[in-house]
Parts: sequence; C-alpha cells; structure tokens
Amino acid sequence: MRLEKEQIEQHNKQLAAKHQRAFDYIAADVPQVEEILKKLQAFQIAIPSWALGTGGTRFGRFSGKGEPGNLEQKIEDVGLLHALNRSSGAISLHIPWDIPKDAEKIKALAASYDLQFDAVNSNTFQDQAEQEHSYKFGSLHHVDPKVRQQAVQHNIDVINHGIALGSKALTVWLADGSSFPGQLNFREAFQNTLESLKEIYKHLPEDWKLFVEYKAFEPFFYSMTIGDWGQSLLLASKLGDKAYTLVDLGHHLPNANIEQIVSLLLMEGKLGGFHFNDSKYADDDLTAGAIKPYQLFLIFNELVEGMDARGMDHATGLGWMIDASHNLKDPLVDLLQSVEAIMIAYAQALLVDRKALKEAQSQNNIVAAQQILQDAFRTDVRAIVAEARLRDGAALDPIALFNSLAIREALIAERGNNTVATGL
Ligand code: AOS
Ligand code: ZN
Ligand code: ZN
Ligand code: ZN
Repeated sequence: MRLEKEQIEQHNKQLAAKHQRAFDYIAADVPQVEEILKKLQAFQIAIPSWALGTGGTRFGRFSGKGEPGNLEQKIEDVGLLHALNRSSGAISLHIPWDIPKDAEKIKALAASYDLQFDAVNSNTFQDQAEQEHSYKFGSLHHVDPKVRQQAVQHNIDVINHGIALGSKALTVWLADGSSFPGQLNFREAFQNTLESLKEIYKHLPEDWKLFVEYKAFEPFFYSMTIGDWGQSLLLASKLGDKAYTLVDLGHHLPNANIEQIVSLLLMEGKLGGFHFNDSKYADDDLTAGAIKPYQLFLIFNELVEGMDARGMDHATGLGWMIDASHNLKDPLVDLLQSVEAIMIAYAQALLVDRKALKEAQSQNNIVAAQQILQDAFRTDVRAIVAEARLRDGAALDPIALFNSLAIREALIAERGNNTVATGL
C-alpha cells in the first residue's frame, strides 16, 4: 500500500484554515521560526523494524492484525509512516530477524519510499536454529573463546549485510551479564568483551560507526557486562574514533540524570546516538514522551546546546532512532506518536533563549534559568511541527489521516491476520 499525494493534499485542505490560525498565533512570537522549520524538516528519526509488529510481555502476547510478515512489508510500513509525517525517512534492521535476501532489490524498494538504512543491529541474545554454540551464558564476554568467535563472526556478517544496503553503523547490544554474585569474573568478562569488539571493529568500513549500547539490568539482574555509560564509554574509547556510546532512554537505573550523561558524552565526542522511548520503571519501551516529556525536552536542550558548541549538524550528527515495543496500541500509530513527541521536544529545545540562559547561569540566577527552560517547554509548538510537515508534503494530522484512510484495515485486507513476534 502506498499513499497518494492527493490523499494527503485533500486531508491538509480540510485542516488548512484551523492550522493557519494556530501557526500564525505561535509564529508571531517566534522570530526565528523559519530557521526552526528548516531544522525540523531536515530532522529524520529511524524506525526500528522490530517495532512494527506487536511485542510481548513476559506473560503473553496479544497479536495485532495485518502486521508485516517479511522485510518488504516492514519497509512498506515505514514508507507509510514517512509519507504521513516525512520525518521517518530511515529504518533500522535487526539481523537475523531481517535478513535481506536480495540486497539490491531491498535497497531499491526502500529508495522508492525515500527511505535510508540506519544502523544495523546484531543479535547475540538468542540462539538461532543452525547455531553451533549457545549464548545462554553470554556472547562477546563468554568464558569460551569458541562462543566469542561465533558471536564476532555474526557481527561481521551483520556489517556485510549493512554494507550491501548502504547502512553506515552497527549497533551492538549484549545480553551478557550475570544474575548471581560469583557467577562472573567482572574483569575477565569486560576484557573478553573488549577483545571481541576489537575484532569486530577491524571489519568496520572507514566511514562506519560502531554504537555500543549499554543497559543496567535485564535479562540479567546482578550485573550487565556493558551496564552503564561508563563501561560503554570505556569500551568506545579503547576501540577508537569510530566507536561511540548509544543511549537507550530505558536503560538506566531509576532517576538517572540522562541529560547530564548526554551532555558529557557529547562533550567528549563519544555520543553516537539514541534509542528513544519512554518508561516509568525500567526498559518499558513505551511511546517517546508518554511518561516524562520534560526529560525528553531536557535531553534535547543538552543536544542542541552541545551540538551547536561542537559545530555539529543536528540532522546528521547523531544516530536518531526509536526503540519501542507495542502491546496495546497499533504499532504504526504509536510510532507516529513517538516521532511527533521527539519533534516537539526538539522544537522546544530550539526555542530556548541560549544567550539569556548563559547570562542567568553566569549570575547564578536560578530562577531565571529555570524560567527560560520552562518557558520553552510550556510553549505549544505543535503548529510549528505541523507546518514543517505541511511544507514537506506530509499530513497536518498524521494519525487522523491514518484513521480516516483506514490504513490498518487496508493492511489487514492485504496481509490477512498475519502477525510477527518482535524484539525485547
Ligand atoms: C534491548 O533492551 C535493547 O534496547 C536493544 O536495542 C535491542 O536490540 C532491541 O530492543 C531489540 O530487541
Ligand atoms: Zn535499545
Ligand atoms: Zn532496551
Ligand atoms: Zn527493550
């Protein structure tokens, strides 16, 4: 299924007058609105292939319908999202869940929807049918060199799949850790991981990045071998210039100050990118901005400040990806909500009066500093985000159009009650 230009235009026509009123109202108070619009239009957020179907809980999975059953259909889904919002112009694949059998064909299909391939993800957290050694006790950190070698080889295979598709990064997330004190020698586990990553790093093309994702807990509950940003940064620093830390918002201990972590990683030139999502308790993988929108804004506030200080291009400087899991909502609708929330946080961060903030900080004027941030956060920028979509040929209200065109129903008619099981 593909959306026609006319379908979007007709929808926009219906909402045009209301949108114009809202946009004029906010634009009158934002002198740099044209600059903000350009930045929003350039900003693209990659959709994870594993979030297009219904995920599960530990207790069960309630399947959706009309879900993509193969890589082609996943690309079709992201194509639909991108047509609706023009901000989801990339897909992040997980191997072996998404092995491209004919890379050229897959590349051409993605290009027909104007999609790029963001980071490819390796999977050494599950055993595959034809696999010789088990990952039950870890992969890159394993005590047995044969297991480590198998996991290294898998990552090299993933890089090769990525090269064929035009990806420029590999994300490594490891389910390596321990659940009981004494189970692991921490130092040896870390060193094994480093040695394995070095081997993988050797196979990275010159213009590629290696993203080292960390996670404080789960699936193991006593230690994770790459458990926090310190461990990830240590690995990335030892590996070299192409290695970076990847921040998944759900991977911290409760109440961690993620915006401070982001700021310092960026300062060190070691922030690679994001897995956006939101959470109340742990790695909940909920819709971005659903629980802690102020935190999302504060993260973007640090990003804008830090990237500008380093002269980085906002759109291309980092890997912007979503990592989510859907049990209750239609995955496509949820992803539209996540992208919108990320765009809103970004737009609000662009509103922050940096000069005034600097001034307030230098005077220790806490009240003013807080006010400056909260003024930006409390500004309703939805019409600015919608205007950016309008100018890009996307829908003023993507979810309303998704519903009125009965896109899910059309997908069910096309694909049947097909469902796929997806990520963690
Ligand atoms: C797992 O918790 C991580 O967030 C990874 O990014 C993982 O590869 C992804 O969630 C797919 O399962
Ligand atoms: Zn993640
Ligand atoms: Zn996660
Ligand atoms: Zn997760």
